[in-house]
Amino acid sequence: MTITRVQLHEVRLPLVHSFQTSSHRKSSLDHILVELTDDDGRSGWGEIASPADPYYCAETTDTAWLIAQRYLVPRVLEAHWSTPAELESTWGKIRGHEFTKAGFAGAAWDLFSQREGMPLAATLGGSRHEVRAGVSLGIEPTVDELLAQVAKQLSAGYHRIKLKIAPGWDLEPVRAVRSAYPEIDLHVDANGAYSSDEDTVAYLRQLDEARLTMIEQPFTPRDFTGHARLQQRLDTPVCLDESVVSLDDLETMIALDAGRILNIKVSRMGGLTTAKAAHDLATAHDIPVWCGGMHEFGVGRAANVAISSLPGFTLPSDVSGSDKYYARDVIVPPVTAHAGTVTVPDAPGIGHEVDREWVAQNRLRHLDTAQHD
Ligand code: OSB
Ligand code: MG
Repeated sequence: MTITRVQLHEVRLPLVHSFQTSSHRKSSLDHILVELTDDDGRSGWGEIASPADPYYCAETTDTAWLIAQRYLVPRVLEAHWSTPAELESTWGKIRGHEFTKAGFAGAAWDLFSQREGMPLAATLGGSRHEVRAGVSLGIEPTVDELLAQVAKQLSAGYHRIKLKIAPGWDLEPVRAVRSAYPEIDLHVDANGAYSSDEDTVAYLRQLDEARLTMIEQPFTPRDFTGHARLQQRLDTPVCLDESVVSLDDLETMIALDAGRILNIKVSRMGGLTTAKAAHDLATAHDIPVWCGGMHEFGVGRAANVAISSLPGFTLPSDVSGSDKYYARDVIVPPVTAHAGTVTVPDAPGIGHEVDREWVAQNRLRHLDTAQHD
């Protein structure tokens, strides 16, 4: 297969409810849609879901645009490939920039599965027809406002509640939610906001009493030994997110017992190929996985639903319906959840159409490069 045309469409969507993590607050997102057109005139779509600012990861929307334009687009237009992994090997020497690569890999997987006439989920080896979704709730101004959000999402039927925590917003909101809902699947995510000194480890041990399913990424991404020390002292499983951007990182996590659950974020791992390999490796070590989100628009969300259909994704994924985030999405129909469960589409590829007209009218930036330009 060859790619004859590559387009990047940068799109902004406002969030229906602004979102605050330990590092920053956001009320709209700018993601880049990658459209690869093949020699049969078919288009495959992927999404670069990098945050605009370098607080979750080193990439930003602007670095993604630069790396895509300068390094990925020319390689993709020259490649002859038959599987997504072959196309990805053309950018194998480029270090980092996982979110950018993931957008291109996603478009390659969409094209590949359309060619095979198969849904993306089945092409990846998924077998589930429905995936269970959980929600991730940001830091709210007050505990009462948080409790209102929890009530709303539980009544929508979501299967798990994840709370963002940070120093100063941890034991109190966790205790409040746990005492209001003694039985729900509850977990916390610190996005690396804590230091891994002894006092903090002792402090975080108090979270054990809340019977959380996991504590996600308490320490900075490279602090594998800190996470391992915490895991030794906690009953609650530690889950790694930001720390694991490659299979090597996953090997390190397993070797050091630095986490007992893995959040597989397709973008963070450089795309669906590595995400699937991480699923296989984790599953072989009896590590449960779930799919984390980056507030993806529909294209990335559909890929998250597809990967969540693999058998090792035994915990609810961050694949809530689009309407939890956005009043309108870039795909038709949008991803919808019913009673907290998303049906895996059975149409070929990602199984949704991109609303091209809306994208063309609303994009902030557009790059259009054809072969031999
Ligand atoms: O750590 O999972 C995270 C959003 C932005 C940055 C980091 C994270 C998140 C989320 C989003 O939790 C969850 C979702 O997309 O539903
Ligand atoms: Mg996380």
